[in-house]
Amino acid sequence: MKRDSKVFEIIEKERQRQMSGLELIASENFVSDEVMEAMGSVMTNKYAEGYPGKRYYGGCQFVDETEQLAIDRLKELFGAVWANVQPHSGAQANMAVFLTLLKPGDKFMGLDLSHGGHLSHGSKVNSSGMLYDPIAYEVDEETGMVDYDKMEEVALREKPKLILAGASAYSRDWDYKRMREIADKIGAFLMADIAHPAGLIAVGLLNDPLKYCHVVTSTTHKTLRGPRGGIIMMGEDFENPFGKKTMKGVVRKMSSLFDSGVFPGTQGGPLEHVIAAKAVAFGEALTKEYKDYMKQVKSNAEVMAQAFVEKGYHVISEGTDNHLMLIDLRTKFPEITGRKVENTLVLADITVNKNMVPFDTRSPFQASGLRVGTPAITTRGMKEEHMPVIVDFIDQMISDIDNEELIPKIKKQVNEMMAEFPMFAW
Ligand code: DSN
Repeated sequence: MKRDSKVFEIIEKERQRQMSGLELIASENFVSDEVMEAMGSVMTNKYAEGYPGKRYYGGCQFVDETEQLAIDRLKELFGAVWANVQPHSGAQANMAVFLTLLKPGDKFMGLDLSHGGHLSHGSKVNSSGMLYDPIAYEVDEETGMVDYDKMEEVALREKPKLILAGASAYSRDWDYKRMREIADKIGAFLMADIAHPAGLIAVGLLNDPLKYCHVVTSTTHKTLRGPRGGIIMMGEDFENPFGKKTMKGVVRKMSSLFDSGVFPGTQGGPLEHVIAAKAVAFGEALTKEYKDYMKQVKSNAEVMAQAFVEKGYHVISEGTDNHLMLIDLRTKFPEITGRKVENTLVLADITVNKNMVPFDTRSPFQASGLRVGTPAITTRGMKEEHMPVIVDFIDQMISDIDNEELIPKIKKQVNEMMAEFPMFAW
């Protein structure tokens, strides 16, 4: 059979790029061969609108099995009472929850995008900001931490119907208990989007949102190290938001509403090959090896944040509780934008993303910060001792950002370093 060499040659170049570079994008990771195999399997051929045992198509007996396995493993991983594994992405998981809990025009509150929040948490260019009425809470300028007192003040004044915890560029843990108290004062739903720290939460290294939130969404491809996709879960400890009904009844009612929010509310046929890969990834996340991996991710991030501080960078909130850190370049290099740093580092095979920092004066396209994370390099096998070396590469490049002769020198060192951490059996 003829292969499409055009496409496969490009894929090969991407494989080489991933192998030889330092991947520091906080939301990326490298999946196992088994996750990859499930994703590229015959499950992609199957239509399965509906849910296990209740499909709109025949021949679903085997995709029912993998989807049920994914649900059961995910529930075990987080101690959830209900889970939906069909969302195609984190943004779509959020969209399904909003569709379920809000009506168009309803007010909800999330972390401001420029303070670390996510596009799907109320940005004006996303459906969350177009269909609903978003208001924002912020981090404190001094500490870089979420300001819960101000959040409460805004919530009591504005009375949003839903409060959303979670971020894509916030390095500290969340006080879900306090947020639940705030939500309860105004009868709001509390939702957490744990797309970034999900893996750390699953193994108990961060606070558990399922204890306090009515609903929790996540992606599966960041710290969870699964295929690209989304999930929705409910924990068992939340108080009954529907008044008199029994807890079992509430879970039944809400879960069926959330299921409908995903299909048919926002999606058609589920990606059963991705769901099979999710099942594999959740199985992996239930192992001791994964817990050790998560501990290493966190420890690497702590050491890396410290190394940046020692080089004179301002790390927002002075450190990290999770897998990422946000660096404000303005203290050390007020003239250099995040965009310029991102574009220069990539020439030396170091991949990061520019990011706005709280109270940024630049646009998101220029940005004054860098977001750096350790999940991918930790999967490659890197340990604490490698973190200062990486920070030194980055610091050398930024300190001499217009020196084109430096680029091949650092690139060579990066490529030699990564050759010591081989990956990809396939
Ligand atoms: N979740 C975002 C990130 O953190 O990279 C992308 O939407």
